[in-house]
Amino acid sequence: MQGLAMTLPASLAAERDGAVAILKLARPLKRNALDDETILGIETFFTALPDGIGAVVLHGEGEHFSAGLDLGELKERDVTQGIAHSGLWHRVFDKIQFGKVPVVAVLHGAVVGGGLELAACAHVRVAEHSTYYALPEGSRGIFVGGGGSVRLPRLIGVARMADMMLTGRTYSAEEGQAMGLTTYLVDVGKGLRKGLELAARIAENAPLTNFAVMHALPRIAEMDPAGGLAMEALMSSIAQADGEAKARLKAFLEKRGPKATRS
Ligand code: 1HE
Repeated sequence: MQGLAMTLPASLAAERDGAVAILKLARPLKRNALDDETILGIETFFTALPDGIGAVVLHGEGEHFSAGLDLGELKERDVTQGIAHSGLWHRVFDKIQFGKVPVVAVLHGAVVGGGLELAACAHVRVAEHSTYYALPEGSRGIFVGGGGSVRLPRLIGVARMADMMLTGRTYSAEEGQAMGLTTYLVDVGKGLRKGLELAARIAENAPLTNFAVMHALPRIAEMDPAGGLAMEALMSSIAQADGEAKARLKAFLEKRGPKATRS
């Protein structure tokens, strides 16, 4: 592991393992609650990612991934400031979802409120069995503000999200896995290792493939079918024309490339 040359607040820690950058929410005494300084630090991290980084792992220190919005900061805001604050989260979280490289989120313990909104920005999610999901905004008299109403229904559906907010229902790690919120479920203490393994694999992909999965795929999925197919044809021909694709196809045809085997 090496350090990363960037200035982050004490609530975050960053390091590098080869082509993988690791961002840790490091405010365990406050259950990794997300204050403005931390949100701006996340923006700094994703903006300052150096060349040579091909994927990011995001995880949390302590017993919980994140308790969401720092409620201590909330009580001071009026309506106008609230809109600006939500806009700040939207800007920063867009930088995660539509940034330079794919992000693997490793979840454990509470993944609640804004913590779940943050996890929803990642491209791959790994949960340890200790993970649980909640949207306590309902009981606090507020609403999601970090893109949750846009991203979460696409992952779990409007009905489940409404239920979580209206009734305080929580979902377990196993339920989250079954409903597609995560695509990997691992034993307690094994999440980071799994996340690093996945991120290292992602970092080996051709950069244009990762770009297409991050930027083209979710937009195509939202388009009308005819527009989507046209966009897919364009993206696919751009990727194919790249030297990286040609080299990889040649390697396979010369029996040097990896096969698609059962994992
Ligand atoms: C906090 C926060 C927080 C803990 N903001 N300080 N999120 C919530 O409504 C969830 C609120 N938190 C909890 O329900 C619990 O803290 C947990 C289930 C996550 C963890 O419980 P536990 O027993 O391990 O910890 P704790 O004793 O509750 O908290 C430890 C400390 O962290 C304590 O501070 P201390 O100074 O008394 O030690 C807590 O006050 C502090 N803490 N969570 C501030 N969230 C952009 S819109 C997004 C909208 C939302 O995210 S709303 C959901 C907010």
